[in-house]
Amino acid sequence: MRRILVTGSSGQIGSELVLALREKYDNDNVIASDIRPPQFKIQKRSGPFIVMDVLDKDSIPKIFDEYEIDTIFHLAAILSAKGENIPQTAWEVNIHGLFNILEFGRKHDIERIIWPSSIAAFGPTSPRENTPNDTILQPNTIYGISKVSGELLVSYYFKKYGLDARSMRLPGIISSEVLPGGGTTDYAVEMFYEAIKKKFYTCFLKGDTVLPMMYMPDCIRCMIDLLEAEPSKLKRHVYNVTAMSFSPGELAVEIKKHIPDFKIEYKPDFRQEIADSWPKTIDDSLAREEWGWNPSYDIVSMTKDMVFKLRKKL
Ligand code: AKB
Repeated sequence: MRRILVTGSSGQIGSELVLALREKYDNDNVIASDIRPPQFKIQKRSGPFIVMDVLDKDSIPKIFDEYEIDTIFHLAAILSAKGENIPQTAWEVNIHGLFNILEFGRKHDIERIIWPSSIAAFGPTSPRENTPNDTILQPNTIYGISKVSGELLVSYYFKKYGLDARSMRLPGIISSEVLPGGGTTDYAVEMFYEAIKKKFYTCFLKGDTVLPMMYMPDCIRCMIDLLEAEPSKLKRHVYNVTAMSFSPGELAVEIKKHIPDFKIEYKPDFRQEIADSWPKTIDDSLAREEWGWNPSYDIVSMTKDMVFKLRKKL
């Protein structure tokens, strides 16, 4: 049975990942950690939570001594839009945080580390349609630059120290439980909340801005499947993954099928430039071939489930 540490456990992905991991590996074997308290009461009650700052490299070994962890999901990060407002802090958290975790992993023989990269690793010079796994990576956001550097670091730690760190380039993640924060793809989740609460949404991207997306249940499965993939099957450390691609206009049409009087307006801000530098569609065939990645949700089934869950919640 694995003993897993999750950093950034109070964020959008961490909040749901911790619960899924506890179901699979038992409550006491999954240690949630963040600088913020858990947003889910059920997460707090179901297993250990510790306050930990990934920049405080002395606190990480103490956790090892207490919990004897062998696996880490390192999720603590500052996302693309917030990163542009505080680039120095974004670099510090995203790169020094990852570096501290990799160093800790190397020194304590951690068996496996999962660290999400992002479609933000691509930039304006990458192909925008069906973007391949191995292509030009010249992002122009600090978040993207930290993701490319992180991908290189992860591969370096494997080559130099044999540390088994694995990564997937996540697209925008849509979820109904905990709000995302500071991302460019956050508009999609916001649109659902506003459609249900006010039947009106002002979108910060243009209506025809197509971006790759994934629904949370697929994201959780993606992370756990990559964790458990046989090392002999993997020919690389970083994989493209995607589930669907759509624009705000297309999502609004889909939401209107459930909320007919929903209305949307578009007021693009600085996040438009970030979105314009990212791929529209992603080629994730290597993840499918090497470790069986296969998402379940498309825009139709995801929208239906989101509207159902948010109507219940709100
Ligand atoms: C963001 O929008 O910054 C993130 C991402 C695509 O990595 N959701």
